[in-house]
Amino acid sequence: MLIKKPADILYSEITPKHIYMNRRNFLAGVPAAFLGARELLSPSGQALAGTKLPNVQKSKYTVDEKQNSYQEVSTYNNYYEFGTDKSEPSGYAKNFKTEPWTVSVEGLCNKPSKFTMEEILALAPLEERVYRHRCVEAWSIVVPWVGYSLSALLNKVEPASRATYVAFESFFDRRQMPHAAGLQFPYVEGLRMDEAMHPLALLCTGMFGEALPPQDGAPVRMILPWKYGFKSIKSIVKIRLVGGQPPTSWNLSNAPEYGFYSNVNPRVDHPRWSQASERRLGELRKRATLMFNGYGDQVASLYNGMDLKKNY
Ligand SMILES: Nc1nc2c(c(=O)[nH]1)N[C@H]1C(S)=C(S)[C@@H](COP(=O)(O)O)O[C@H]1N2
Ligand SMILES: [Mo]
Repeated sequence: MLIKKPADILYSEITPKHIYMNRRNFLAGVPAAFLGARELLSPSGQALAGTKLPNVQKSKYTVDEKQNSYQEVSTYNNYYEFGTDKSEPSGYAKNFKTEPWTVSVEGLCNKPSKFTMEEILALAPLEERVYRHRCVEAWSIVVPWVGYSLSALLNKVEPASRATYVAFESFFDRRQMPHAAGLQFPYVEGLRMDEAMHPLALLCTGMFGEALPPQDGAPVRMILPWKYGFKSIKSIVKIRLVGGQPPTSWNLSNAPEYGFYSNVNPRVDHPRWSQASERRLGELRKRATLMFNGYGDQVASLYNGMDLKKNY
């Protein structure tokens, strides 16, 4: 059998439609009780979600903790473009069209480029990274994400030295997202350049070894494990290198409650609730929340000399 190198693999090829269709036909005859949660969730007409990503290597950036199930991670979501209730995105995002897809990387750099999803997937070796992920609403999950450090993509466009921040923008189309509510769209986020270049900052294309399902931010999103979940912007279409702090969706919507940095910090409470503890999905007991979500050894130096009460 011919083993293809990543550059030869087309994104559209990852799930040849006939195989996908055969799987569905096969599944049609199987009683639901015998199917795994993942199979039950396979959305109709979504050829990409739920298909295996090629050549995924284990990463050293991994926590040794019990992982949440695919079912948990894909049915309890914040994705306001597909509804504000956590149970809504898994249903409302079912037919989200993620192909073709391009990510434009532009702004203060020598080589601004539009990358197709094929190019994004082939740009660097895909790694599996098990990360702790904590929402500002005090729930948390542990997920085996797939992707590589955002720095690999940013380096391709050769950032100018004037580029001090990175601005991200999500896809938005009201026709595909009629249930979008609660925020101004498109969803936007931002990082300081040194945060964006930190190896833990993951450009994420999959989870559990497979392409992301729509509700988790297909086809490509950020995962920033030391920050509250809302920094981890989904379904990215634009990344812009800029010379000043960019606007961010939750800060635009409610600045006193949501700052730019949004580092996980058990010592700085949300104005309406404590951040000292959290509940892992699937557990009843509360756990103590760790400074920088437990990633302090790696990221604390990014914030040396900063007042983290002011820069929340
Ligand atoms: N475009 C977009 N990205 C988003 C959101 C959103 O509503 N829209 N929600 C954020 C929030 S609040 C969280 S906690 C995480 C949730 O990611 P998950 O559903 O994969 O757990 O996505 C973040 N990224
Ligand atoms: Mo969140």
